[in-house]
Parts: sequence; C-alpha cells; structure tokens
Amino acid sequence: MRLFSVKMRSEKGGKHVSGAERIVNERDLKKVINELLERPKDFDFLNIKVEEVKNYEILPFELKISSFNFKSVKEAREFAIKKLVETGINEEIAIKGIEILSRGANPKGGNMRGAVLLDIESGERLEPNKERGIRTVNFDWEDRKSVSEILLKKGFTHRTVDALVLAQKNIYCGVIAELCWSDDPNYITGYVASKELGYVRITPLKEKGDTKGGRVYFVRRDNLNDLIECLEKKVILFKFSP
Ligand code: PML
Repeated sequence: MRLFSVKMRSEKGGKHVSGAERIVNERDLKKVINELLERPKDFDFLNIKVEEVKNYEILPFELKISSFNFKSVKEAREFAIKKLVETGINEEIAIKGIEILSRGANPKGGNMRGAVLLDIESGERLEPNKERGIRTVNFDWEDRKSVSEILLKKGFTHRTVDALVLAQKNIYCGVIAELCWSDDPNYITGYVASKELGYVRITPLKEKGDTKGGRVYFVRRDNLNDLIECLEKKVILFKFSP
C-alpha cells in the first residue's frame, strides 16, 4: 500500500487561519483531501500539498495521559512549572518558557507558527529563525480514525488527538520536555509533556480571550541539527494501544 503525506495551510488577508497534516493510505487520499479542504471556515488562500512517503517508521505511542484542573491561570502555570522541574528542568528556565508563551514568542510581536527551542542549560533560544520557529511535521497516528473515536469518547478533544501524537514525536526525536497552550482564544487547556511525565493536560493555562500561545521545546544544544532534522524530516506513524 502506498502512503502519502497531505499538508494543508490556509490564510485570510495574509494571516494564518488553519493548518493540518495527515499521512494516509492511497485509498483514503481523496477523502482526507476533502476533509482538510472543509476545515477552515473562511479563507482567501488555501494550499494542499500531497507527497508520496517512501521511508517511514511505525512506532508505539508510549505517553501516559493525565488531566488536572485549577481555579486560576496562576495556579495552573505554577503546576506546569512544578511538573517541568520534576522532569529535570531548572525552575528559572521553566519560568522563562511560561513567560515566552505568555508574551508571544515572535520577537516582532505575536505568536510564532513553529516552536521555540529553549536550551535547558543556558535558557538561550536556539531556533535558527526566531520568527518562524521549528515545526514538528511528518507524523500521524497509524490509525487516526479509531484513535480519534477512542479519545473523543473518553472526553478528549480533536486538539488533544493532534497534540498527543505531536508530543510523542517530539519526545522520540529528543525534546526533553514540551510546554504548550493554544493560540485559540477559546481553548484554555494546554499541556506539559516529557518521557517521564507523559502527557499532562492542564486547565486553564491561559485566560479566555487571550490570543497568545504556542510551543516551547526544552532541549539540549548538543546534536541540535539532528534534533531539528528529526522533527522536520523523519516520517513516523504512531500506533496507539488503548
Ligand atoms: C489538550 O486539550 O490536550 C491540549 C491541546 C493543546 C493544543 C494546542 C494547539 O494545537 O493549538
């Protein structure tokens, strides 16, 4: 069976509206292209790129999932810092991660499309392009349909389905820990993920109405090129066992 990567990106007035990626069997290609076409509510530019995938790996999804709710953003962020510290990140650097996302990671203002790479030793930002950041791509669930059914039934959201597999690819590639919350002003659940902690969902990591969000990857600077190569180029499908 031939496998294809399908990447969709849409904009309105030059601003990013939505983007998604799937890795699919040849027989599901048309269906998935149509699904992605219907995803943005409004756009004046939409690009769909389809590429055959020649080399890929299928690996097990290994993160345990937990959820925690707090009364305030302050408490939720303190908990996120505590979890990052538990996984070996220095408190100062963990706080820096929170500050970057709450200010907007793009030095020119606003969010970045990709993630920040934060050196766990020095706290320095290592992404080569500070406006673009690093994008984790070329990954998917081996069987997205059944994983989505299982996770949605358990009360998780479509965003969780996407974020779980992204976090797993990051950890596989060598990211020590990840901190994320959405730039969607209506979505206030975020997460901290690492090999030891698993995927820790935290609500509310921001106030409703706040448009700031994104991802910080806590990394070691040695082998940075290999890490970036893995995040951007290596094709991996993850197999979920409930
Ligand atoms: C969750 O609900 O598990 C958190 C998902 C965060 C998604 C961030 C994003 O993709 O915008």
